[in-house]
Amino acid sequence: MVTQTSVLVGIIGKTNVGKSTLFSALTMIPVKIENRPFVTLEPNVGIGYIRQTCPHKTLGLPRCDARNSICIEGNRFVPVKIIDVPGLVAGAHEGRGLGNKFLDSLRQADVLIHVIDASGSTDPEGRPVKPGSYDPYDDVILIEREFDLWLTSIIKSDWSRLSKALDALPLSEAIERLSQRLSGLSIKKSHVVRALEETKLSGSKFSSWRDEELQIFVSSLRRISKPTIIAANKADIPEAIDIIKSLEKRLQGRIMVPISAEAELALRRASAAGLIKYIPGDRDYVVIDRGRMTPAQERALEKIRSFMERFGGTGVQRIINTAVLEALDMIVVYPVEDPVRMCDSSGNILPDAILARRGVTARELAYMIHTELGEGFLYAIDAKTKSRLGADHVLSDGDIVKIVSTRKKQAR
Ligand SMILES: Nc1nc2c(ncn2[C@@H]2O[C@H](COP(=O)(O)OP(=O)(O)O)[C@@H](O)[C@H]2O)c(=O)[nH]1
Ligand SMILES: [Mg+2]
Repeated sequence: MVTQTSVLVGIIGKTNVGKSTLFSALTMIPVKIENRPFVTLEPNVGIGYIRQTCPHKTLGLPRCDARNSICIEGNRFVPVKIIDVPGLVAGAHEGRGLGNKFLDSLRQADVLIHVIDASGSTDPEGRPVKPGSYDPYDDVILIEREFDLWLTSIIKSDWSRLSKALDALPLSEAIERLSQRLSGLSIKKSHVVRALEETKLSGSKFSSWRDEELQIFVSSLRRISKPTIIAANKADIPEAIDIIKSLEKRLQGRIMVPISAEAELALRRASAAGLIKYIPGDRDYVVIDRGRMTPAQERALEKIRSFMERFGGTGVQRIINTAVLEALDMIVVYPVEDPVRMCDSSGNILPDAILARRGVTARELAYMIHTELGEGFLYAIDAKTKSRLGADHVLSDGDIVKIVSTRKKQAR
């Protein structure tokens, strides 16, 4: 079995917007849900899934034997790690609320889902208020600013010394050094290069940057290294409709998905209890055991159905798919041993699904599976077309690939 390279998705937002509900829905791990600030005292980490059509279905194969992922009726669910971060408040970078503690838990995140209460029923401090009485636009701006200030404070702590050291190096080595310094924040060399380009700061001496330049650079680095999409939660509350419309106008260029975390959680629970048939991400559900439902349950599910009709589902599967496949720009590829039967050496059909960044080459995939497989790389075979692929061939989403390598026999 090929293990997944772990992608870490961070769920952020102020208190009471529905982060823990979303986390529970995505991971189906019941966590404490209460209408009070700071219930989530320790960051929660769980496993959620990206949904894709399984190639066994596309190819008309009777079945597959998913191993590192799950196949439910022709839908492949590929795991990612999810972290639920306690409510972020203004002033967190200075230690307000739970302060730096939870910002620290975001260091390793690759992409962020910023949950807002799109019904406008949560005030800036996370207290419940009348729906429609608070404009969540401010939260979007505030939280990202908080993140920038925190990141700036980390970089600033040794900037005067570091910047002088960077100036003494040729640019490429300086970039390398700066990336190393930031690697604990899951910031990579390519991110630093792009941020320097975007801010047009690469020509100037690092030590000449004032606070202003440093902040512009950090802000750009944050957007590049931790892309953030917005989950407009509580979209099931009627007041949310107008607020979402108005947010769409003001947040042009940003990715926002209306969701109802509560509806998704109810569906997953009803499905686990055998009351309905619902596969996460479906646009609708089917009642299978009406007899075991209370009238209240039936009414609640009917309400969810009318919401789903309006939005094409609950949006929860869409938000995690969008975060990983769009915002992080990743694809799913399927390595196999036998390109004719599309199976591994034990005969398992399409056992592994691997998340890789878009643009990944055949040789890079080999390295992701096993270093030796990469080192001895000869060529790859596209199992669908049976054509040979060279080392630098760029793979596409849904590709099924056999790697031919000199080192494979030695590895066994
Ligand atoms: N109507 C509605 N309420 C929700 C939704 N998601 C969460 N809530 C409610 O919002 C409150 C706060 O949820 P919680 O997940 O604890 O928020 P957190 O503090 O951000 O983790 C709870 O009362 C939830 O039941 C949703 O999609 N729709
Ligand atoms: Mg919570």
